[in-house]
Amino acid sequence: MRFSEKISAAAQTNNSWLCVGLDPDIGKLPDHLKSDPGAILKFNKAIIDATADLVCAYKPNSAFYESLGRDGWSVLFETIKAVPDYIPVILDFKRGDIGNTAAMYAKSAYEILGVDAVTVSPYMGNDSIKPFTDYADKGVFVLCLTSNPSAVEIQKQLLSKENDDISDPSMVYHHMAGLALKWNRNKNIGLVVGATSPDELKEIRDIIDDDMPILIPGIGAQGGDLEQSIANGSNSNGQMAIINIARGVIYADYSERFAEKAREAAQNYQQNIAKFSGKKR
Ligand code: OMP
Repeated sequence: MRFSEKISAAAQTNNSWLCVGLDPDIGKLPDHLKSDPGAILKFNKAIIDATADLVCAYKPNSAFYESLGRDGWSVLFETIKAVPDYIPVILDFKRGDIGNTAAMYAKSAYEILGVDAVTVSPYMGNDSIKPFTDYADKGVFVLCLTSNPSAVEIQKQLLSKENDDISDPSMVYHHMAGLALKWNRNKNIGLVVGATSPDELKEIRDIIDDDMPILIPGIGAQGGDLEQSIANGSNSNGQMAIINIARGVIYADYSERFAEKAREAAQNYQQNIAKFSGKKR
């Protein structure tokens, strides 16, 4: 099954475009788990069990596993295995490198870890992305306009109009959205656009195909607005705006009731996403 079909099916089954970010930080785990050697995996499994009927996807960010040292890879592997089969896993690792190296990254994500999609950085151009898009059944989320304050330093810079490859208006992120359309020969590319730039999110949605998904981080801890993100980021059917929330769900509570509270937070987001997507339709 292609990634776009898998995420659409999960979104329909769970009536949800919420993607829960699995970014576990040992310092933020509930006290009763902190001293347990298997704490991170137990935490992740409890979050997955508590929220699996409320999401369209999970997104573990590789940094939180790499930073665990030699056990990190196996915790990531077990976390991915704990996600029910019908729910896609998007591995956030923002890779981007020369072709033969990119091919190894793609192999490690898609074949070894077995994830359904990844995030990639487009700075090195299409030959660094193609090894990922060549896996036609897998998804590839290309950074277009990120949620961090310094995104303005590169992604919001104006491009020269002398470059005949670009259309007007021509900020770097417009150009990126146009390139994504061009690179999308296997119809498996999505974009990452932060909720912290709602107007630009609308501009990008207007450039790309209606069925191209946009992964939207930046709601909750980073201050982005949910209703605006859905209004501006979803397609004409109120779909394909994948709302990613990590800290706003997984750290809803620090007591022994953390999973129950994470469920409440996820349910609240899921219901609001459904309400706001319904308004758009
Ligand atoms: P919270 O701010 O805790 O919801 O986490 C956001 C997650 O989305 C983290 O894993 C970030 O690395 C990721 N992210 C952004 O926050 N901003 C971006 O522009 C892109 C991403 C991403 O690619 O997912």
